[in-house]
Amino acid sequence: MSNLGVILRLNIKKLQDGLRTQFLGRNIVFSHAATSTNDIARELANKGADEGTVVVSETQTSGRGRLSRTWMSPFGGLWFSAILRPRLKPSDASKLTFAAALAVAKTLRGLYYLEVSTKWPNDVLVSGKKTCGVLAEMSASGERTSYVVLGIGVNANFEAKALPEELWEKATSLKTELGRNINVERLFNTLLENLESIYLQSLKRGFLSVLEEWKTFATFLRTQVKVTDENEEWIGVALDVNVDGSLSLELQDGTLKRIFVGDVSVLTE
Ligand code: BT5
Repeated sequence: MSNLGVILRLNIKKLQDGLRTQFLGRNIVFSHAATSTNDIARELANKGADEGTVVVSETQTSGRGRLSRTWMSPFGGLWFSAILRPRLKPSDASKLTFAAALAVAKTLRGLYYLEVSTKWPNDVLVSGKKTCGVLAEMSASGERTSYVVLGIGVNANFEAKALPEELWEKATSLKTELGRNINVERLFNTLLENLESIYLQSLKRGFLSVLEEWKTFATFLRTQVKVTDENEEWIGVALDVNVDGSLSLELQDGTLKRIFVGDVSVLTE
């Protein structure tokens, strides 16, 4: 087993004492090799786990992205999922993706002074390359959200080259960008504190206040982008992200298009 795994495990145990949160991470469920922390968190949430329960794993054997895509989760990364029980309409629950991405962006900038940006809908980039992805999944009954599982993956203490070659152009890690290992415990701790405070802000003051702050990191806005979904592809200027979480694109013929699901790549001339 890698040393990093051992360090992460020990630190996570110690971490709970020093964590300055009200509820997030008060209960931490640790695993060496989960299938997916989102799956474990959903099982726990279905059994009634408290809001704030966090599942952390040193590696994931079936880490997932959106649309069942594979999320590479080697040792050294920070892979975790938080159970939240917000009083939100089910249609609003996915907006917590922006809260999580903002928390990661603020944390990475604050701790490491890196060039951090957010990219619609769920990416956090360092020097223009994906370093973190967020996967929000929810369960609802009728018009009530019973829980949201917020899965966050940060490429921390492994070299970007540990990822498959096809990702090298668009993905990086903190270790590669900083040229050193980071203190994963501190990252986790600070990230949970920021996430809790942004989550509470979003419930108290509304999603718009979170979105406005998220946009301050969104350097892809007002640039030429390509947006793809499973069937189509559009090229245009990314104008704005709306309060419903959709992306407004000005297409090359001047028409406006609202996109609800997709992937953005920034086009460089
Ligand atoms: C995401 O999906 O970016 C969401 C990733 C969420 C991961 C966390 S880890 C804890 C929790 N447990 C889980 O099982 N998931 C969550 P999406 O936007 O669909 O991006 C997926 C795409 O990113 C893949 O198709 C690859 O192209 C790329 N990718 C895969 N692994 C990556 C990595 N480690 N770093 C950067 N890019 C990656």
